[in-house]
Formats: sequence, C-alpha cells, structure tokens
Amino acid sequence: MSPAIISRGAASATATAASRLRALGYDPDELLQHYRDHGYIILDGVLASDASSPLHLDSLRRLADTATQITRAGKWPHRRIVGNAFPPFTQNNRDSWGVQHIMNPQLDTAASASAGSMSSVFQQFYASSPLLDVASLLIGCQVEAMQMELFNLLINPASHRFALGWHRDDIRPDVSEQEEEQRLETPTYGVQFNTALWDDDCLFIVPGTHRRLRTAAEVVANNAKAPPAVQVDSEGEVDKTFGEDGAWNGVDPPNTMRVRLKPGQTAFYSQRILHRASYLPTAKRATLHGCYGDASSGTGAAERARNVLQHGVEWMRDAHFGASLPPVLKPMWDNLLRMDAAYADKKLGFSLDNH
Ligand SMILES: O=C(O)CCC(=O)C(=O)O
Repeated sequence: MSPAIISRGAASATATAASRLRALGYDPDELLQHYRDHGYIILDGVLASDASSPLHLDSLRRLADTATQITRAGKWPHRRIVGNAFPPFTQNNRDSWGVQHIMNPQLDTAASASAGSMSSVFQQFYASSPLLDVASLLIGCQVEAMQMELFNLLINPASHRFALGWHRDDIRPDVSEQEEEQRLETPTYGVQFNTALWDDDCLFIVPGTHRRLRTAAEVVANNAKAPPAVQVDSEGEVDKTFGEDGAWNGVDPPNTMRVRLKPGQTAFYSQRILHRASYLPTAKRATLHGCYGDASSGTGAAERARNVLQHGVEWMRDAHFGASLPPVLKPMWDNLLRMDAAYADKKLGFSLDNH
C-alpha cells in the first residue's frame, strides 16, 4: 500500500494535532514516518507526571487493580475470558484476560466506588493529550471528526496460560492473495494503542506487515491455531509451545518482534499489523487498550463497524453516558452512534474465529 493511502488527508487534518505534539516535545513527522513504515510506534509521556493527577501512573494502577478485582470476583460482566476473543462472555467463572468497557459509569456501581470516580478517570485518559493527538496524527483525521471506539484494560489471567494466535484484526487468515491485496488497499480508518501500567511484554508483531502481502511463512503463522488455555497448577510445569523468550517455536515468522513496554509507555499499532499475544498468570499485567476511528469521510464506518460492534457496545447508546463525557469526546460519541445506527442491525458477525 502506498504511504499516500495510509496518510489520506493527513497533511491538513493532522496539522493541529502535530502542532500540539510539537509543543509537547514530540517530532510528529518522525512518529508518522515510523508508523507508516513499520506499523507501530512506542512513546513515553502519555501519563501525567504530576503525582497528584488522576492520570498519574500510581492512580491508574490503583483503579486498574480495583477493576481487575471486581472482574475476577464476578461483579463486572464485561470481560474477556480465556479461550475466547469476543463476547458473549458468560457469568460462569472462567478466568479473565481483559476488563471491557472501562468508561462505562456502571463500573463505579460494580466497584461500590463513588459515582464517576473510576469511569470518569478512564474517560479523561481516553480524552487526554498527547494520546488523542497521536491518534489524530496517525489516522490523519481531526480530533472532532474521529469516533470514539473501544477502551478496555488487558490483565493477566489469574490461573491460566493463554495465547492469541497470529492475526490481523479484521482480515481473515484464509483470504486469497487477491482479496488480501484489495483489503490492504483500503485504509484502516483507525488505530489501536496499549499503555502499560506495569512491565508488559505480551504483544508480538511483525513490523511492516500492515502494508504488504504476507510472506509464505507469515501465511503459515497466521493460520496456525493458538494452543488452548491451560490451567497452571504446578509451578515446575514446562510449557513446550513457547520458549523462555516467549518465541512460539516453529511458528513465529522471521522478523517477529516482542513489544516490551515499561510502565507508562504506549505502543500505537495498526490493527492490520500481523500480531499475537501470550499471557501468563505469573506476570502481572494491567495495560490500557483502546482504539479510535476516522469518521471524517463517511467511508470509514464500513471498515470500522465490525471491528467495534462485535465487542458489544450497546451500552454506549445511553444518553447518561454521553452526558458524562469530557467535552472533547462528545462529537466523537455522536460519530460512534451514527456508525452504530447504520450498522447495528446488519449482523456483521466477528472479524475472526471466536477462540
Ligand atoms: O494483548 C494484546 O496486547 C493484544 C490483544 C490483541 O491482539 C487484540 O485485541 O487483537
């Protein structure tokens, strides 16, 4: 795919975001170039440095711990469970690898926290700069023309090893070369991020695969089934599928890169990059994980709809939720509702197999 397609509208749309980022000490041209070439960037400075800010690492860690506890205790039903990538997630007590929908005010009720004390901090984070400005820069869309999408917390399962196999978020592994080429010609109209609150080396990517056809080895990796979730009950048990360095023996294609984030670091990555993830119950994880979309042209919705709606966002239609949002998110919420109204009854299904 040509860089011109990825950066559609970037010149004008990102001028404002770029100037705000420059003022914060970032080099937007360098960020954009690295993202276009490699499909990811890693940056510091997304969290507040002021220890009294709710967006400081310590505060976000406390909230993440509470969100994790209520999810593991069965008090928060919106979760990702080991063995599945998508909902519906039942109440039966399977282990969790994610806390979904953390901007939902109901989270405060579930946590018996005072109203707005958790969800509004997560909303503030999702609305904060430089996070939002970097997203605007990479998508090539003014902030007010972006759409609000998903915002979750990725956690380590309490007692299982679990892995997601190699995938692109919305291109099935079994596509023909011709279809793959066609899909790659369409912009993604969005971007995804991981902000680590603790050391996080769960994510693996193959840089550059967001913009080119897969090699033969990548096709094989993309089609390989991830091992089933395994309850870890004996400490000495050896996992033969993955090496000590996390390598998926015999499956990882050349140029596999393990994304290692320090607390407070953020990786932005294309949802089209070939990626996988491995989770261990012994390695604490609390990583803020979200995405934003481009609603500027009317053509992005078709590309984003399944990606977003498959995660069950009906709760976001609630007018109280809209009213609770920081002002910068309100136009983005309207844009999400527009896409939801156009696609919710289209039975789009899931992007990939749900396991
Ligand atoms: O756990 C991660 O960092 C990645 C999750 C992932 O691959 C996905 O949500 O598609």
